[in-house]
Formats: sequence, C-alpha cells, structure tokens
Amino acid sequence: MTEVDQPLALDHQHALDRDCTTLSRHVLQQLQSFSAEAQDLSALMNRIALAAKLIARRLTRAGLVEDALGFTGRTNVQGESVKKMDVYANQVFISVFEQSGLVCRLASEEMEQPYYIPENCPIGRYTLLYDPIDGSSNVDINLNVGSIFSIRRQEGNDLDGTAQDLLQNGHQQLAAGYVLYGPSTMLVYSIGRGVHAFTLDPSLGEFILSSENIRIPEHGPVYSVNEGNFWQWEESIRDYTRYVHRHEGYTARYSGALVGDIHRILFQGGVFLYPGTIKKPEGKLRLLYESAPLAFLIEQAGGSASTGTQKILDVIPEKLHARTPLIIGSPEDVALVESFIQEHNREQRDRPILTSKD
Ligand code: AHM
Ligand code: MG
Repeated sequence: MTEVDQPLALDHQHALDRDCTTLSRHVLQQLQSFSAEAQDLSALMNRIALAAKLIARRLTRAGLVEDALGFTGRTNVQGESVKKMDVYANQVFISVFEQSGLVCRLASEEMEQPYYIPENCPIGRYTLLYDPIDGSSNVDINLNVGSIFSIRRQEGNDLDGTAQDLLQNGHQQLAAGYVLYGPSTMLVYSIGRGVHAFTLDPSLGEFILSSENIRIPEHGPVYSVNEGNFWQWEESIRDYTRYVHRHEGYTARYSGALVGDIHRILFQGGVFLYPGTIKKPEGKLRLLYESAPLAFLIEQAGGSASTGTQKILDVIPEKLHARTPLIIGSPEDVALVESFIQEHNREQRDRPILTSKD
C-alpha cells in the first residue's frame, strides 16, 4: 500500500466500522458483559428501536394513509386534546413490549394508569415510562416530533395497581433517551455510560451508531423557550430573557417539540426552558416521561437540568403525571438562568414586610 492510498483505506475502515455497530451490540459493548441485566438492557433497547421504526414508518406516510392525522376528539388525563398519532404511538409501545417478557408495566403520558402486562403474557422485571409522541402539535404540519423513554427496574410493590412505587427520583433510571423523527430518524440513549446517537438506515432497517460519547458544549448560543408566555412568567425569567436580548452571541430557536430542541442543544450547546407560568406554576412538562429522562441523558453528556432551584434528577414526584419547570442544557447556560431565579428569590426574601403602621 502506498502512502497516498493509506488515508483512503482508513476512511473505508471507519465507514465499515460505523456500518457494523448496531444498537443491541453497542449496549452489550458498553456493559462489557453478557450478564442477565446486560442482555435485558440490550433487548429492551432493541424493542424501543422496533417501536421507533414502526412510528417512523407511520409518520413518513402520514399524509397518505387514512386516520393518521388530526385529533381523536378526546382529551387525555392532562386535559389535552389527543391526536390520532398519540394513540397510535402509545399502542405501538404496548404491542411491542406485551409479549417481550421484559417489562411488567408501561406508564405513559397518554394513560391515566400504567398498562399492566396481562397474566397470560410473560411478565418482566422492568417498567417502561414514555412519551409516545412528544411535540404532537407538529405532526399535522410534517415537522419534527419525538418519543422519550425511560427504563426503571421494578423494585417496590404495586399491589393496589396505582404505581405509587414509581414516585421516586430520577437517579433510579437505568436507561433513558429519545427518538427524533426528523429528516432522518435518530435514537439517542444512555445507560449511565455516556450518550450515544444512532441513525436509522432505512435500507437496512437498523439503527447504526453515528456519534459516540457525545459531550454537550459548556456554553452555546441557543436559548429555546416559548416567549409567547413572557407575561405569564415570573420576573426572574423575564429578566433572563431581557439579558439575552441585550447581549451579543445569543440566538432563539424553538420548534414546539422538546426532543428536537434538546437534540440541537446536545450537539451545539445552549439552554431549553419551560418555566412555570402564573396559571401553571409547575410548567407543562411531565417529570417521569419528559424531564427526568432528558435530565438523565443531558447529565450523562456533561450538561445540567434544573427546576430553577433543584436538580431535576433529585425531584420526587407527588403523582404519576406530575409536572416540573425545566431548565436544561449546557452547564454554564443553565447556571445563568438559575442565577436570575436565585437573585429574584433573595430579593423576595429580603424585602421588608410592610405592616399596617408603615
Ligand atoms: P406534548 O408531549 O403533549 O406534545 O407536550 C410537550 C411539548 C414539548 O415537546 C414542547 O417543548 C412543548 O410541549 C411546547 O409547548 P408550548 O406550545 O406551550 O410552547
Ligand atoms: Mg411531550
């Protein structure tokens, strides 16, 4: 081989390596073990990948098939209008896991109570928590949406079927990640050993490793927030947005789908915020299905996730569908938002209490 040939040969080798690393192989490599738990995690990720492929297939043809777009006319447990795609994707996860022998129940944003694997099906040791279609307002206009997932080991008892044992902090997650249905379908996951991204190769029907050990930049230019809520926020969040308006180097990006916004921030840095509003002090995003899984992932990439006063992973939900304010992304940018909140809280505390004599 000549010197001139060598770089080409290396490139070729690199391409070949990429083509060969499938999701299930990657999980086993990460755990460096063929233990029962490693096999389970690999199988769980494989099932999530299958659900993602089924949902991606429906999304790519949504404008051509009947009953894929639009609303069902129902509202979910959160009082939000349910889309046909929400129902479809929710059911896909159930169907894919029902006979898997991997989970004992699935809890989703779309179901008031978890779905328990029936007794005539093999029952597994894990619980899957998920948001089947995140950002579903984007579905009807063919923009990006996502799915978010989290895996927890079944530990407590759930004898009365109310899943109170799931009311634990985010450190209990074994794995978490998301699927982004964009120009390509990507699956990004962590099992507590870094963050890795896979791209669906439709010709193979396989998710192939595309970025390994992703590290979020310490700081980035993007701030991602729905500024339509400006007058409903607390003064601290308004002050933060005034700060980024007045300083060079910031740019706003907001897609209406959390997964897409987080994906951008994971690779390019910045911060995503969904703060509380006057009407909804807890904000909009659900702890168990959205905030905690994404916090797990972003922390694994070197980022931070906070309610403004507490780390998201430390929050213990009071109920299954509890919401939290979410500030997530590059550590410096999250810290900046927190500093406005802390300053505001300090001012509130130190404000003299006026009595009727004053
Ligand atoms: P959904 O899971 O019901 O779609 O709601 C979550 C979505 C997020 O993806 C997104 O960041 C947010 O809601 C957008 O909400 P808003 O329209 O209030 O900005
Ligand atoms: Mg969502």
